[in-house]
Amino acid sequence: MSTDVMHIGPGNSVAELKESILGHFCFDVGKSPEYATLHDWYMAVAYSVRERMMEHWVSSLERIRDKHQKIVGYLSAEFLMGPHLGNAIINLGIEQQIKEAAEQLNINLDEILQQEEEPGLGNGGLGRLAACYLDSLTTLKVPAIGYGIRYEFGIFDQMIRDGWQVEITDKWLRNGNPWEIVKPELNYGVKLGGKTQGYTDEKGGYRVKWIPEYEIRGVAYDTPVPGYKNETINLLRLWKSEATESFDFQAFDKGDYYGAVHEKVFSETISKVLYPNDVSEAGKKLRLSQQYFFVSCSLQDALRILELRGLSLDDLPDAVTFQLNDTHPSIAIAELMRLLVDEYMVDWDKAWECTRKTFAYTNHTLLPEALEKWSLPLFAHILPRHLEIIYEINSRFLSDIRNKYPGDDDRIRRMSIIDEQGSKYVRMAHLATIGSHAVNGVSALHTELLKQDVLHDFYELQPDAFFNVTNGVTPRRWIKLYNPRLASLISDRIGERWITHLETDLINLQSFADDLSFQQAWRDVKKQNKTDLAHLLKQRFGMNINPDSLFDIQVKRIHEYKRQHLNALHIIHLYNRIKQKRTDGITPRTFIFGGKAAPAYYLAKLIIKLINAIGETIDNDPEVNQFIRVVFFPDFNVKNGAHVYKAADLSEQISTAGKEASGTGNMKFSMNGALTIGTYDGANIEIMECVGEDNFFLFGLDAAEVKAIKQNGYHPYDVYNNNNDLKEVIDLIQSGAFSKGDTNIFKPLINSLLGDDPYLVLQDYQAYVDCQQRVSAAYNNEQAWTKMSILNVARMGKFSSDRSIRDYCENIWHVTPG
Ligand code: 4GP
Repeated sequence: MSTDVMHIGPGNSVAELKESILGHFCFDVGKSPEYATLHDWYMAVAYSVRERMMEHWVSSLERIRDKHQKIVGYLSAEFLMGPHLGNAIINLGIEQQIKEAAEQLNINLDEILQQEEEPGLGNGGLGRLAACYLDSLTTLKVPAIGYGIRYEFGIFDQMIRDGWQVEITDKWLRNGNPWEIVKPELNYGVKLGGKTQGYTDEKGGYRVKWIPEYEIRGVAYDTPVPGYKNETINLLRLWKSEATESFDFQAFDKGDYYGAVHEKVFSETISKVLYPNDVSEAGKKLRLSQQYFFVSCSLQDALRILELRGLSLDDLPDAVTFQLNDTHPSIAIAELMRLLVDEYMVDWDKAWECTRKTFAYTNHTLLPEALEKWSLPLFAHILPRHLEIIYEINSRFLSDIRNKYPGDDDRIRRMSIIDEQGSKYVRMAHLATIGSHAVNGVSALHTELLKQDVLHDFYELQPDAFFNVTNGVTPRRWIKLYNPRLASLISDRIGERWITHLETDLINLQSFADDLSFQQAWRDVKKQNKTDLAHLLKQRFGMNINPDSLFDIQVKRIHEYKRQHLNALHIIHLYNRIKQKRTDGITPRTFIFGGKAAPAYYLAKLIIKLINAIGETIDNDPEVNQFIRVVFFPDFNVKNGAHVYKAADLSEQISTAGKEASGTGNMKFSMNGALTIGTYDGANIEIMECVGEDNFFLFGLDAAEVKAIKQNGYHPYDVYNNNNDLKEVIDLIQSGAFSKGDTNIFKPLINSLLGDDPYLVLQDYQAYVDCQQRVSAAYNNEQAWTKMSILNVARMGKFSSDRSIRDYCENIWHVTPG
């Protein structure tokens, strides 16, 4: 069957592509090309490219049916895939042909690519990581399904008005989505609410059934994920919630028109919107329902695949491995237990063994506020049966702990899945850890801190279950697609294998680091990328920046721990020096920021306002803006990231040590030739180890010092008082110098810094300013800087997501890449 299908696959010649695009115009867009909009062309090109994936899709599905291959089920509430078209074109290896076909059709491929609305189904790091991992899984031919939610509205679009962030609903589906294929036949019922009831089964055993308050359905929407030039496709399978019955005729007959559609409205709410990661109490009920919804559909789907392969439940751990992308999907542990024990009547111990073997858990954050906890009443209200199951898991687990550590009640309290304090909570990280055979952090330091701190007791109990898998990013999207000039310069020298063998091949660039003509070509690429970004900012926002200045860039979510305000303080330090005519050693710089603040995170939004306020003041001050400029690039997302990473000279990775689990932006920058100014945090440490200390600007406290300083009592007001320069900088903000005389607006931020400064911004200030001075000096030596930039790229091979996926395969999933 699959070989027959191969024969009908469309060809990839320019003529065939052209014909296919025109065909889709007629048959799918339904217009004649004369009346086409750019978006119509985009749809036609997208359908043509998707068509070319379909033949591989069908043969790849065969692999999923192959009972000898283990499938990775990547469970993630977020997938930040980025635009599909450009990626599909390079992964299929048809960029030349498509370019030519577009030219012959008189359409501009770059403009077409710009038409794609990005599916923003994630908040930031963890969702983007999931997308890089799907790319690598497919490129390495590991059969995988990314399971998540098809949110109707993704992460909000950000606009900046009067310097403030304004959130706009992301209507990414409004013009249709040519990449997804709905599978109405793949739909599963998901129960919610209600109560449980005990009964006696035929064999006289005590069993429990769940009598839900209502039931909704999840329908599969599949998006093909192409591997790099390997004719392999994996699936991103997202669930959309629907009503079981969409129309209540009884209510309608009674004249209750609202009631007749009520169930439909309610059911569809579940997959309506992606939660920003600062959820309010009001949103929590829906958030837990979302998590349960997608996990339940995904597990039912996996059991269906098991059956399709002719395997039994005993085979589950060998047939599928589920990776929990943070705690969001961790309710899957209780759900698999429920399915096995209540629905398939499997004995508890056997079910537990199977569950633990099937799951593995990745932690992505140490921030206490981000570790999910659900209050017991809320949990019981939505998932009454799961709460009982969790109690049972907990009681068995704690009895083991009691046996192992007799009399250690404190340990019991610390390790319990139930947090007994206050209104009592279910600790999802504990459920995830106890129910998984492997737990991993995402950088060496982060894993160490997990072991020492957040999950210390669990580590002591089972040290062999803890692993580190340092994050990585895909070089296909982040170098080849988004930095084509650099990619072809690299390929010219070392061939093309680096695209799939980053770890072994990129290092070959090293031998060109001192080659002056190569250095010149390297600088030319950077200069062109910077000029492109300058044009784009001018065109879109009327901003004026100088491509000859040092591009100093910080793009990432806005958060106090990431310390965009430390960056801002340094800018004000320069401003102050310029105003005082102390301009010696100031290298012209453009400071570029981008990132979204969670809508309810007031201080983060105030930091955005501060950055814009500084930018505006400098724009209006020719004395200052001949040296420095500050711009805030609105709506930072994957699509905008495409223009940013490749144009950076300096990458800002300045989180408080111990707070950034890994970071992946740090990798994207460095791989594209930026040097890093960074703290000893997350993956920065490993990046520095790889690129060499001499090619990295390190500053500030390390994680142990941060801990010590906090334990010994930290007094930011003293730091401020004892450092004249810092005092002047803070006083300038307070004086209203950047807020047209308004001395109130930034008070909450200043009060936080002078009051308790939880992220040690003031403590690290001087070290940061000094380090920035070293950056300026280094930048003035063009050749030395270029050499450092080349060495950065050459030595970044480790940070390919292919390496990360190989680590998962070997240590956690026990899967052999194809
Ligand atoms: C992020 C971490 O903050 C970041 O350091 C890491 O690189 C990324 O996950 C991927 O591992 N965490 C989240 C989150 O996105 O929502 O906790």
